[in-house]
Order: sequence, then C-alpha cells, then structure tokens
Amino acid sequence: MITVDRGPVGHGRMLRKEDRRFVRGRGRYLDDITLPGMLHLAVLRSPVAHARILSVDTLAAEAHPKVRAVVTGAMLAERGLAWMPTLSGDVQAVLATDKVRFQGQEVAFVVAEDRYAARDALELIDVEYDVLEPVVDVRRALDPDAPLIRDDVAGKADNHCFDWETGDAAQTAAVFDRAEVVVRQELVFPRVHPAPLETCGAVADYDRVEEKLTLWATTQAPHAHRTLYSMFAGIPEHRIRVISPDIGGGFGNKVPIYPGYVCAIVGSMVTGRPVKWTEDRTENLIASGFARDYVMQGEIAATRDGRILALRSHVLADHGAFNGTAAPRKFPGGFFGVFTGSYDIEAAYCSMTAVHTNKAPGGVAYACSFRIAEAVYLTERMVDLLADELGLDPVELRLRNFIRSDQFPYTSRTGWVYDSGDYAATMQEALRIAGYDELRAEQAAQRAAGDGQSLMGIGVSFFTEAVGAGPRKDMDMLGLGMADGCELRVHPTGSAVLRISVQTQGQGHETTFAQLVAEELGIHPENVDVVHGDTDNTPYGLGTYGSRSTPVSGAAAVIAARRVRDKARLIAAGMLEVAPEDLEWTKGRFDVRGVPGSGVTIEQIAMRAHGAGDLPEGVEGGLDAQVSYNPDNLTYPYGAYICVVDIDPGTAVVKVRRFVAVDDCGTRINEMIVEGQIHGGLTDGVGMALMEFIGYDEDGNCLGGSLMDYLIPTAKEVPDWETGMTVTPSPHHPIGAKGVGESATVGSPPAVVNAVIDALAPYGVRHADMPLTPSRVWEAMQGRATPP
Ligand code: MCN
Ligand code: CUN
Repeated sequence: MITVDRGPVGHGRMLRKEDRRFVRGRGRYLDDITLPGMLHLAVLRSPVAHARILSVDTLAAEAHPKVRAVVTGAMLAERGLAWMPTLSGDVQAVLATDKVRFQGQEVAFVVAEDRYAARDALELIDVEYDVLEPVVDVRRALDPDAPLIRDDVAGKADNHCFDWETGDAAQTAAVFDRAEVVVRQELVFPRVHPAPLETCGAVADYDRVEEKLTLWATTQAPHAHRTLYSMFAGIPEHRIRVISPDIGGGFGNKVPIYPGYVCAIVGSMVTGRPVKWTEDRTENLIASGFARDYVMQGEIAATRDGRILALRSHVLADHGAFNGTAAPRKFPGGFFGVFTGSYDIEAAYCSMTAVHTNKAPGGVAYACSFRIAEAVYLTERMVDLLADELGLDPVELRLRNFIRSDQFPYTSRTGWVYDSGDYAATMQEALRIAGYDELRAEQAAQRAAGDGQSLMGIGVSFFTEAVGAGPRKDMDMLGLGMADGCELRVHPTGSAVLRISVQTQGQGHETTFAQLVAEELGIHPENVDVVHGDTDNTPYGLGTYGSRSTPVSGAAAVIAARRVRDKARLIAAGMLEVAPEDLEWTKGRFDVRGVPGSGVTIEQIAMRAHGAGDLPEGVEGGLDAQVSYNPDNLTYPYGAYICVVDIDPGTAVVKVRRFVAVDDCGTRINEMIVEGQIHGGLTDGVGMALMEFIGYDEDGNCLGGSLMDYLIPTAKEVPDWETGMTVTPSPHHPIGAKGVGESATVGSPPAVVNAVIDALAPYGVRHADMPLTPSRVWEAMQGRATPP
C-alpha cells in the first residue's frame, strides 16, 4: 500500500508543497510566461568598460522587418527616464547617454517579433565610442590622476563613493597601544556573483485603455519595486501590478531594479504590446548585482594569554560604477558593523571607504546578510591568525573569548544588541560531531610521518549574524520602513489562505508559512494556501532578503494566526455557552476546561463564524486577521563550522574531506528545509573559498562572464554535509525563530580558508586570499602571493 505522508500538523519535517509542481516541470518561471501578441526585447551592451558615446545609429536596426522599436538613451532622456534611482540613493543609467561606465552596461534596446530577431537587430546598431582609460584597480581609484567615472554628478571630482565608520576610534586605539600582541593582515574578499540558475527577466504589459501596467518580474521584493516604479516613472501606484512568478534562485541578485525591467516597461508603452526581456547567462554575470569586493585591513589586539581585546579594520569597498547596493539607508556599509563577531571584547572600530570603479554595480547579494559575510570572514581569519601567533589551538582561543550565555542580551561594542545565544555549547557540539581531538591527532601523526603524500588541514569558524531587518525606526529602503505584512483568512470549511508580502526564490515559503499557521491553528498545512508575489493580492512589505522572511513576515503570520485563534475563542464560547476564559486550547480545538472532547474544532468554529445564527455580542462575522509586523530587534542566529581538507602537494588541489555545521537558528519551523538551506549555503562557501571569482583584466573586461570561467561547485566538489543543531530561541520573535537562509554562506568561507591555511602551516603560510585555486595554493606553497 502506498501511504502519503501529509506531514506534521505544524512545525516539523514536511516535504515541500511547492515541489509537487517543481519536480513535475510545472513551475511557472518568468520565461514560461507568454502573452498574446508578446514582443521580445534584447539589450545592446557596451563592449568596453569606459568610453564616451559619440553617436548611436539605429536606422539599420529600425529597418529590420521584425523590429517594432529601437530605443536609445537619448530617447529615454527626452522623457526623463534615462536615469533611475538605485536602492542606495544613487542614480544608475537605464540606457547610457553620455558615457558607458562598465563592460556590459545597457546602451540601447530593440523590441522585435521574436527573440532571435531582437538579438540580430542589435548587431545593426552602430555605436561610436571614444574609449577612455578605465579604473579597474580599487586601490588606484582615488589616485589624483585616476580617470573620473561619475562626471554625470555635478561637482564630482574623484571616484569617491562614501565614507562610513562605526565603533570608537580613540578607545580602540588606546587598547591597541597597550596590547601585548597585535596581529595585522590584509584580507581580500574578491568579487563574486550569486549566479542564480534562472537569470533575471521581465514581462511588461501596459494596457493603454486601463492605463495599467502589469509587470511580471524576477524580483525578491515586488511591493518595493512597485513603489519605486511609481515614484520614478510617475505611474500612479494603484495602476501598477508587480507579479513575481516562480523564481529560480535569487540569492540577492534579484533585489535591485535593473535597467532591463525598466526597458521592458518602456518597450511595452512604446509598442502597446506585452514585451518580454530575459537575460542570458553572460548578461547576468557581467552586468547584474555582484557580491563582496572588499579589501580589508584587519587588526586584532590581545593579551599574551589569549584574551582578545579589540578589533579594528579599514575596508576599501569596490561599489562599481553606480552605487546600486541594497542596504537600509542608515547602513551604507550594510551590517558590516557586527564584525566584532561572537566575542566579548573591549573595543572595536571600523572605517570604510567606498569607491567607484568601471565595473558592474551591486554589492549586497549572494546570501551575505547585508555584508555580514565579509565581516565574519574578516573576524574569523583574524582570530585564526591570532591563534597562530599565540601558539594556541583556534578552538581554545574562541572558547576563551566567546560572549557567555549569561551575557545575553549582549550589546556589542558597535551597538548591536545580540538577542540570545549559547556559543560554547554550539561549539562543543561541533567538536563532538567532528571528533576534533582525533582529527588533530591524525594531523599530528601525518605531519610526524612526513611522507608528503597529502596535507591535512582543519579549519574552524564561528559566526553570528544579525538578520530580520528590521525595526523601522532604524531601517528603511529609500524611506520605506522595513516592516512586513500578512493577511490570514479562514474559510467557512476551515481551510485557509495566507497572503504574505515576502517572496520565496526557493526557500520553501509555501510550505513553512503554511506550517506556521498550522502550528497555531491546528489546520493541516495542506489546507493552508500561501499566496505571495502579487502586489494586487498580498499586503505591503519589503520582500525577501537578509534572511528576513521568518523573523519579520513569519512573525506576522504567527501573530495573525493567534489573532484568529483569539477570535475563535470568543465564537467557541458563544457556541458552547461558556465564558471565553473557561475554554482550553489544544491544537485545533477549544474544549471546556477540564473536559476534553467537550468542545468544538476550528473547522466548526470557522463554519459558525461565517454561518447563520448570531455571534456573541461585538464579534464580527468571518475569521480573518491582518498584521503588519515591525520587529523589536533583529535576530542573531549563529553557528560553529569545522572543515577538513586534504591538499595534494603535487597539484595543490584542495579537496574538502568533511564539513561539520552546527547551526542555531532558534526554533526551527521545518528542519528539513533548514538543512536544505544550510547545504546550499555550505556549497556557496566552498565555491567562494576555492573557485568563484569575477575578475577583470586591465582594460576592464570581465573575465567571469560564463560558467566556463566563473566556476561554481557541483556535487563532486563538496562532501556529504554533516549538520547538527542547538536551539536557542529568540526572545522577541513570537515562536523564537531566527533567520537561517544565509547562515551557511556567511559562516563557511572562513572555515574552508582556515582549513587550507592550516594545511599549509608546514610551508610557513600565514594567509592566502580567496579563491584558493590550485595555482593560488601552489604559489602560496612557493612563498609567493598571486595577484588577483
Ligand atoms: N526556516 C525555518 N526555521 C527557521 C528559520 C527558517 O524553517 N528558524 C525556513 C523558513 O521558513 C524558510 C527558509 O527556512 O522557508 C529560509 O528562511 P529565512 O531564514 O527566513 O530566509 P528567507 O526566507 O528570508 O530567505 C532569504 C535568504 C536569502 S537573503 C538568500 S540570499 C538566499 C537564501 O535565503 N537565497 C536563496 N536561501 C536561498 N535558497 C534558495 N533555494 N534560493 C535562494 O535564492
Ligand atoms: Cu545579501 S543576499 Mo539575500 O539578502 O537576498
């Protein structure tokens, strides 16, 4: 007999509801959308990194029989649409008018009857460029003689983007002055790319009669996009409907508004027909939101006996040609300010200088937790370097300096209030699973034997993230507060629909949000439909990124369900003719206190809420609730990671033998989905540590423009993940859940790098920058650093 596991009624391991359509090929991604009369749009992109546009000749393209429109920057400029605001309050060219500022920048677009004709017609557009010297090296961007990139900004004389600092400079300097031990290291977190399986795209359908725009777009934040389109293009907001269909991975790549979306809208307005734009892989890699690209000067101060006193860093941040970073307005450096990590230290200070270069814009992407990936890498490398300097085991050094469980809530030296944690317990669990002492013994034996066959390395990292942006008093996007909404309706027969403002890209919200409601109401998750990604049919909210869905919208869903339950209690009291206080809730029903089975089920209550007959005094019909949740604080998930690598000294190839990840994200809604998130993130981390890299040559040509050049890990490059968990609930989240979607991506790169450096200790190697490709590792073994 075949039994179907319908999963638990509430939290727990449950197969993903959305996978029924995904595994049968019935997902509906952007490129699956086809509308009657739909045209296709292709974007002409700059072949060079920096050039003045002398002329754009579109006559031949316009003459192509299948072409319906050709649009240039100059045409957009006439309508005031050539430049659009970025999520950081900068501007970005929709189509270049004056200059191109990075290779792959949008210069013109063609709308044609089919995709091939549109592409063909691009070749008929003749652009004359006056090529300028590009700024490629971030360290030279502020040189007095560096070419000026942003001459579009009145009065701008250099490539400076912004300065930002956090912590106490003077106090930190004082601690460094008296410290017994100071270790310094420059660390580069190279430019990488989220490279989602599905590239970005849009289908725009502007109805000239209704004057209404419907935009299907690969966006992680449909409501925020709607508001920005309205503000930028002047279309009344109620006449814009943004729909996110199924999304094949976002990883932050689908947070920004890209010129392509705007071009599709303009294309539809100009032609009066629906217009589809889909990027190809190269367009996605070279022109859409990148990640990282930080050059960090790390400094750590400590006592001889291993007490960490202070951390200090200066960051040189490459933001590319336009500051297109998506970060709350008060946080231009993202949440890098949590770089004090998991340690109770006396002082900390960070200064950041961001610059423009002739590279694609972006910055906050690739499961970074708003730049905490960079911060964790800095801290966890510096702690390892300190351990090496002190001759201490890296685990021992961490254990001596962790914030203790009795110190929570803990205010860090840079002002972040960590909600809860028991770091030592999580570290111990990772050590237990890994068999840390045995691993060290094996390594010692290998080194003693000195057979030179293999170099074993053990790397540890411990991270704390701040996720769930955020309290609206501190956090907004272009003035929009970072609250999130949710609306729950229980139907007469007791099934329900939950409408949420966040937008899954593969995280499984259709399952976990149904489970949240199920847990609170006792309605089976199969009977809770989750609707998202349609601004006409979901409440307002700022979308999914920064692992904020569970901390913010998840909380909203729980509160909505609890409001429904409170109302159900009143209705049940009327049905049973008892006082509401005399009722007792067990999942799915109210019974008279002390008399199990005496009461009514949530289904019966739902029918009564909608049915004939009187409801108790003051109770309206229906069983609905709506919530906009403004979190009190962020949530602070954390984890202990241990990586074991073996390096072939002949080829310098790094093999990840084992990886142990113990995560604490508070209460887990669906352990299986959480593990899936962690598996994916660990794979990301191995990718960044060992192979992923968006490089540029000296002319500014992107060297990572295909998956032949931009290497991403496959099942072959990663081990069977060994996951464990501890559960330390968040005190302010209604079910104690913390976000987890980015944890493993954030926490794993330093574990892998620490393992590689540990393996290379016999060669006297103290540090080497990612990606630790065979050539880099080889150079490090020869005592040389490879330039990026
Ligand atoms: N979850 C849970 N229990 C918890 C925490 C989370 O069961 N204590 C579940 C959630 O219900 C949700 C999933 O785990 O189904 C991730 O939840 P959360 O941590 O709230 O993160 P978000 O849903 O906000 O997802 C965003 C996060 C980010 S920012 C990036 S980047 C990233 C990531 O998720 N992009 C992803 N994971 C991804 N996974 C896939 N498949 N595709 C992406 O593009
Ligand atoms: Cu930084 S990538 Mo996720 O926040 O969408």
